[in-house]
Amino acid sequence: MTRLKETVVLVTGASAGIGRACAEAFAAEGASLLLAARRLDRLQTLAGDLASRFGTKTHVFALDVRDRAGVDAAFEALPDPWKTVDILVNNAGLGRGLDKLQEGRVEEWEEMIDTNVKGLLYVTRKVVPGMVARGRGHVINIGSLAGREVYPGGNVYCASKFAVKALTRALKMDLLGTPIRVSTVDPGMVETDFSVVRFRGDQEKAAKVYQGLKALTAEDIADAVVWVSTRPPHVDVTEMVILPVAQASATLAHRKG
Ligand code: NDP
Ligand code: 8X3
Repeated sequence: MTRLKETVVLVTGASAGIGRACAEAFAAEGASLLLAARRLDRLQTLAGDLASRFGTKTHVFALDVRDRAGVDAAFEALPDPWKTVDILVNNAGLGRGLDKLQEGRVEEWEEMIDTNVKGLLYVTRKVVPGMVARGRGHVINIGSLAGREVYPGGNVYCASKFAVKALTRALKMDLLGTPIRVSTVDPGMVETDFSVVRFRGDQEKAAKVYQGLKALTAEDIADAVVWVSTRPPHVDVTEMVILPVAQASATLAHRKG
């Protein structure tokens, strides 16, 4: 399908997981892609793959969303045809640890808040004024079930995703009167590198998160993101929660075996 031909989509955190799957799903719809993450080599490989599979036009750039000056410089340096972002997918994010707050690591709190909240703000601030000026655009944040329910040890990660929900609702209000759409897509358990990152590289511990149940895939979320972005222009799917069938809440999952 080519529903998104002539559409420029920026995906942050496109080097893995949900962001990467979004890049593929938007490429399959004929979109042109701006792909950003810290691991530039992965983005380059992905761009080559999408060019050969879908003929996708892609511009990749290294971006650490926590680095405000770096975000400013990266956007200033974009070649002209890539300055007009139509769809922004604010996906870059992470959880670190599941420690009790009173035992938490302050540097990990900062990493989560700087990435999930401040990074999302920095990128949004660079992109949205152009959308308003052109009268066209859609901001899609990847929130989380963790932005709707707190769970033990989720403290700062949950707070960061509650902030994403608040910012989604706030941006929706601030853009009222413009044609710009604002959405949050909030998944429950998705099997990606998320838990490997959360448990600081402990693969065994990460695998246990998804043991005995069929978790969502990154592609499931990408499918929803593309769906949200392809509704008629007057329709704004503001909030979407997606859980595996085997998950009923942040703390309630049904596991076999
Ligand atoms: P992955 O770890 O697989 O991917 C995370 C992506 O974010 C990577 O591409 C990484 O790229 C990028 N990223 C992390 N930090 C930065 C940074 N400072 N600057 C730029 N990019 C960064 O995890 P997921 O795909 O699962 O996570 C994507 C989003 O989905 C996150 O916001 C997460 O909170 C959310 N989410 C995940 C769920 C899950 O169960 N997996 C459920 C609900 C929400 P690189 O390292 O190359 O910079
Ligand atoms: C990531 C999923 O359940 O660990 O947002 O909060 S969860």
